[in-house]
Amino acid sequence: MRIGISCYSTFGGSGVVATEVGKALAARGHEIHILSPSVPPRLVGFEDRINFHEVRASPYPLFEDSPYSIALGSKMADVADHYGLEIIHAHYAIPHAMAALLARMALGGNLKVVTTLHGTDITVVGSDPSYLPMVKMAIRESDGVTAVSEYLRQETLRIFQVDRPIEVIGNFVEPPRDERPDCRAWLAPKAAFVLTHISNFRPVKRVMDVLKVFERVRTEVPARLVMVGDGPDRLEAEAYCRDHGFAAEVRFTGKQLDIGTVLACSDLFLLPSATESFGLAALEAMGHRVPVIASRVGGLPEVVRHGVDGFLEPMGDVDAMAADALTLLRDEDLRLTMGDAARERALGTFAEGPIVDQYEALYRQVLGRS
Ligand code: GMT
Repeated sequence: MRIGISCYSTFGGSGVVATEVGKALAARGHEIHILSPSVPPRLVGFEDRINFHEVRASPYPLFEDSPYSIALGSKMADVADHYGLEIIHAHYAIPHAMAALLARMALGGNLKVVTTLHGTDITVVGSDPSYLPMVKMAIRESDGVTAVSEYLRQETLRIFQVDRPIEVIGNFVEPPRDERPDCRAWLAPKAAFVLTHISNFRPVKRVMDVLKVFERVRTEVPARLVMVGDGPDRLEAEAYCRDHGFAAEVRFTGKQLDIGTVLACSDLFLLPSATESFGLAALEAMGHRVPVIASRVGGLPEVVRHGVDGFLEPMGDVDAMAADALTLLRDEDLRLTMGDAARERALGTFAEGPIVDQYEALYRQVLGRS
């Protein structure tokens, strides 16, 4: 198949999923065209059958803002026409699925559109209902729609009241590489435990809760916290560590491509988000045998089994999360058992192969080839 993939080129989960699906499909012999404002971080190196198309919104003299959605639709139509694309897989309803529907119109209906909902479409509409008609239209008019968790599927049906099938296809991980530099020596001198958080530091990630959990843990056991990523709440988080006298125990790494190296030497992963439609970062930690402590919100209970791969607590309950962390750090057997269970679940239920099979089957179905 010849497939276009439209995504944001950020470190966020949707860009990761879109790029990894594209790479896996290319490895299976499909021709892939990724359309994005810049090269997605996971698209490193030259890969056979993967083509990248930069989408640039040229300034439009009359308007204050450059119309990105129109530029994306134009680029999709041009690439689809030139390379004979059969499908555009849009990651997000707005603007990607909207643009794909425009491209389909421009080409006289000769292009299938598959849309994957990652959650932000839903939360954006939750905070700004003015987008609702467009997101609803994109969901209704796509040839295939997927959601990354059952939670998100239910929320989509509830909020948009659409009467159409939505298939749940979760995020996935690959088995981690075994040979990794041992960063424990420089992350946690003096045999301290390593707690890790990875996110884009948006308010929804509740990074201050991560610090409050760590603040409680560090008074009981020797520990270090690694904060991977960057975003709006980083300054406040750094200031909190300084003001509370534990800045030397927290390492803010900024955005990192090689999160595997950090996870390989982590003892615990913290994800106390306000909501999370899936929680790819938690799954990546689990793939590295790292138990997860997270909030019991959104799709996280579909990923992390409370008491098996880690612990789930009510959102904002930093005391309970800190107590869980101490239980795990003080009990090596429990930590290792949970780590093993987490890895088995991540690489079993959320293995790349079967998940990519599901996308492939959906493409065949919308093309009428199944
Ligand atoms: O979490 C973010 O802020 C990034 C966002 C994205 O679109 O990249 O992540 C969303 O999609 C991921 C991939 O499907 C999910 O694993 C994340 O849970 C989801 N984030 C939220 O729902 C907050």
